[in-house]
Amino acid sequence: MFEYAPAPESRSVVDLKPSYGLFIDGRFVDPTDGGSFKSINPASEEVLAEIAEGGPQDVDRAVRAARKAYEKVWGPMAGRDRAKYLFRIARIIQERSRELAVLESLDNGKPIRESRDVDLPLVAAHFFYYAGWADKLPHAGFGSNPQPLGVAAQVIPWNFPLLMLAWKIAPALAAGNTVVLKPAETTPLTALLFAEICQQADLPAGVVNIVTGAGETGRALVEHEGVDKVAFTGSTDVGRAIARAVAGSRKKLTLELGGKAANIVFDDAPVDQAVEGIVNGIFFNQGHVCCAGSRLLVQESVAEQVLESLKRRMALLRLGDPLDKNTDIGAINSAEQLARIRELTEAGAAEGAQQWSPPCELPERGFWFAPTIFTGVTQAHRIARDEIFGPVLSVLTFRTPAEAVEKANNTPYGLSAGIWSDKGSRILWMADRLRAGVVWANTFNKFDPTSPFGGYKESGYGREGGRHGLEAYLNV
Ligand code: TXE
Repeated sequence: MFEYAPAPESRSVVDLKPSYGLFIDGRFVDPTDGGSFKSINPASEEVLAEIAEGGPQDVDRAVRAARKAYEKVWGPMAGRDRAKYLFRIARIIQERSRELAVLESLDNGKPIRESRDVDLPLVAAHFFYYAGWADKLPHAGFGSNPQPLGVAAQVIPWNFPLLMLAWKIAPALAAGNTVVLKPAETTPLTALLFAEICQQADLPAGVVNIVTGAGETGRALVEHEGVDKVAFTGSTDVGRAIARAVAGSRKKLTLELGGKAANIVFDDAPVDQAVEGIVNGIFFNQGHVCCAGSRLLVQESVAEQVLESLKRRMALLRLGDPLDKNTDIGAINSAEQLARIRELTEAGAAEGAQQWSPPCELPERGFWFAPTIFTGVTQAHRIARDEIFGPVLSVLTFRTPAEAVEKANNTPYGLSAGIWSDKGSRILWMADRLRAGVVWANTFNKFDPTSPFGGYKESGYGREGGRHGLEAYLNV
């Protein structure tokens, strides 16, 4: 039986303070009205730290600091000098990556193997990549004199706290903007450590400001009149509210919202490889992934074989202590998210789909959900339509490529899709027809700073990453 036992050596690399202020104008400051909330470890429910709750006056202070830094320092600065700061930040992230990875796993619940080997390398890569752009903007096909937008308000979610910060901050700074970023209320700690890294890099005061708080803080930020650009990653409902709030203003907006990706397995796919891809597609990061392969579409003739093999593989997944290097599945990020997953899986069972999980004892404390698959799912089931954002896979079958396309596209979302097939021509035929911002072939959940990422339909608009991600922070 698994028992939750924190791994003290790993934890000791993190120097947690009992409380954290807001990071405004280069310094940590107290919130104006003194409010605070707790950030907890979802694997143990222990309180990690007390976090300042930013109110409208704090947001105002942060936006003013960002404006001043934009006008006086960062906007006029030569691209090659901005690049030096970004390279310096990237190197410090690499040097402190162990500390950042442990803190990310403590605050978020994700396995240390993922924060160490996936999140942190990608975070550093993003800063390196956009640092390389900063001195090349006038010669990169954006027109002769591309200009930054000004002050960017950035609101991010809890599933990849530091990576989402990197996706937002690196291109914004490279293009010459300054930022006010609000991390998610359940995972503020790595953003605050990033603020310390900005100090360590001697980044000029006000270029990066971090205002912690819940949705109300985010709302005050995106509605602030001093903001020129809003970038949001989170739920489709909040994305809609933000689009309404900025409508008609001068603010430019990019939204990266939910998904319900199809991972499509054809009968000519190598089964073992496809099964690894299915597991990675839905169980990576506990399924808290906007582009997770949460719908498996498997060709009818191989469905039984694929499912048998998938179940055998799932039985080998190790769920438990996120700081244990052997853990595959960590904790669910919050009690609220666990309740959402439970509500949808209960609906799946009530609507007649068959639920299966490998034998798996869940720790008593903390928030946990066993890896789960549902078979006998139809398009009408809620588990086939709604984003579950947990380790839960809905399995559907198809007979022809055309039927696979029809089912894959039958969703209001359009963030990603995966195709498993030995036939190149079939992959290209499918990729042309899938309405998704990213289509992976014989792989899944692969990210790279050079590639644009973003959605079709209700998964949002705008792209992050690559040249497109930079353009979202420029007037060209
Ligand atoms: O998201 P919210 P939640 C989906 C996923 C999940 C569901 C709910 O399906 O189950 O959303 O998650 C801030 N103005 N995704 O409730 O509320 C909030 O403080 C401005 C998919 O956590 O959208 C946080 O910083 N900001 C997604 C951020 O928005 C507001 C990742 C995201 O929180 C705000 C996360 C407001 N009115 C959840 N209200 C993805 N695309 O990856 C809240 N916030």
